[in-house]
Amino acid sequence: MAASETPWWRSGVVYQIYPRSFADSNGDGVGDLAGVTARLDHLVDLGVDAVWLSPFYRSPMADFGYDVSDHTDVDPTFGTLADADALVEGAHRRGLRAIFDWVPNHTSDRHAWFLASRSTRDDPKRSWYVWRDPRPGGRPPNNWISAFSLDGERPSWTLDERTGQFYLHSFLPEQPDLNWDDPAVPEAMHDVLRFWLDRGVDGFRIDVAHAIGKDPALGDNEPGRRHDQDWPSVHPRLQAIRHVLEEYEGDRMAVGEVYLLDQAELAPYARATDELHLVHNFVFLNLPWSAPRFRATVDEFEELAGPGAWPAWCLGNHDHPRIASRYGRGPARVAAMMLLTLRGTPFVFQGDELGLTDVEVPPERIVDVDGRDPVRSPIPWEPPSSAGPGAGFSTGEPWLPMTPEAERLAASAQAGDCESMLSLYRALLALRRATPALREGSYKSLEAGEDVYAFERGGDLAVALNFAPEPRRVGATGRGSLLLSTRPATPCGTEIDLATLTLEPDEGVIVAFA
Ligand code: TEU
Repeated sequence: MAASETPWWRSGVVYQIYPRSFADSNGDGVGDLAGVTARLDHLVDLGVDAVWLSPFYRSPMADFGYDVSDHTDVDPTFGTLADADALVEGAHRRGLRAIFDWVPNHTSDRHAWFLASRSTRDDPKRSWYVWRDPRPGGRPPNNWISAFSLDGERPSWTLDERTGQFYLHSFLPEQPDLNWDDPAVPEAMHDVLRFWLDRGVDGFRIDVAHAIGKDPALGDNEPGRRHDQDWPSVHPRLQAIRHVLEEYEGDRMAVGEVYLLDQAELAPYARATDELHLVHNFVFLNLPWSAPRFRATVDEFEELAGPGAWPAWCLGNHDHPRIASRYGRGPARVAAMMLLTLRGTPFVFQGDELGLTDVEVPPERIVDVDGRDPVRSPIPWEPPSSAGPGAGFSTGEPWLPMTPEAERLAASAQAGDCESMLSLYRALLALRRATPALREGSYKSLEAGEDVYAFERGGDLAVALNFAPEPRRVGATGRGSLLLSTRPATPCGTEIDLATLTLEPDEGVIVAFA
């Protein structure tokens, strides 16, 4: 494929926005779509290419929007359909693509489809969800366990007294699973895609994409074989979704949340050229801070997925502790360099470009069912000393506590500081944009010294990352000049021999071969 034909979702960088926590335009303490639109220039200045928005559809918010009660309307908390249109238009005007979240596995229990489905056993929509009789003794139909088990494991089944049957919910009881084995369900959900595609949306992040294929016989999960997800039927369903995207012009895309913690199980999703365009890799996201572990995981994925597949790397999202909390502040700079220089499409979670950490949430302010509030703390835009305690996120009381470091970590405070995390992200993204080898070049890991992960991109340049809090020898073959270091003091253009180079603690470098 010629460089000019590379689709945007391969050459670009995607930035994830969690709308509740990004920017509040009306002072109610909760972020909204107009707030996002007003802050789009932050993304342009940062240098990303696309924005993915977590759900803002009508929802009772049992799972903060991942429980959708109307797929084709905006929840009043977030604004109106006109605000969604204005957001897409504002993004496009700035050359940014807009990706929306699509939640096909389940709906809210208040969705009209579920209200009809649960009304009587012979409602035409009964089969749109998964209903089964109790087993003897009133037990649930099988041994499937729902997610969110903070306070103990719970069956994926809830008995609905009115009709005497259990319904399936892989997540909360307020999130009943749709029955994808009934052809009416894909038909209706495809129409949801078309609704947004017609409005100009460039693609979708597909929530728990691997879960829309389940054992229709509802067999028990066994050790090493789950029956409630990743069933072979998922693949033709993903193909059908792709066909819907292909009804439209302009490289519309789908990135799947395929939460499988074994790369051999993930590989078929990544390899397929007629299903998802991209898949998130949660093996990578869940790694401990270890050079050999990252090297082995990336090498294994490149091998398993094959040269035709295009990886999608992310180190954070709205479900996982933040990078700077998991790995530490020094490593977070090295992690940023790794994320933005590997072969693949990087996904950056809002606030990671500011080096935010998880924020402590006092017990009386906990609102999430799965302990995810700390990562969802709002973005500090301006120092509280000038903008008040809402730090430019809101003029009201933010729905979750603002980081106590807002004064120092606010976007405006970091923008003028060349040593800040924000400046490092901007420099990395600018370099990536200007360097074809970083966007499209091949990947090969290099033999290197202890605690160093080093790789080559396109034969043109090398990246060497020190995972240790002490100096380490790179000990790899190659010479050239320094393009960028995570340590701002090191001057660019310095001549470097990777064999003898010693990296500072938590230092990463990008070196252009001579
Ligand atoms: O997440 C699904 C999912 O796989 C995670 O909840 C996973 O189980 C967890 O991160 C393991 O630590 C998606 C959304 O990202 C999440 O916010 C929703 O709550 C969930 O689906 C249900 O829609």
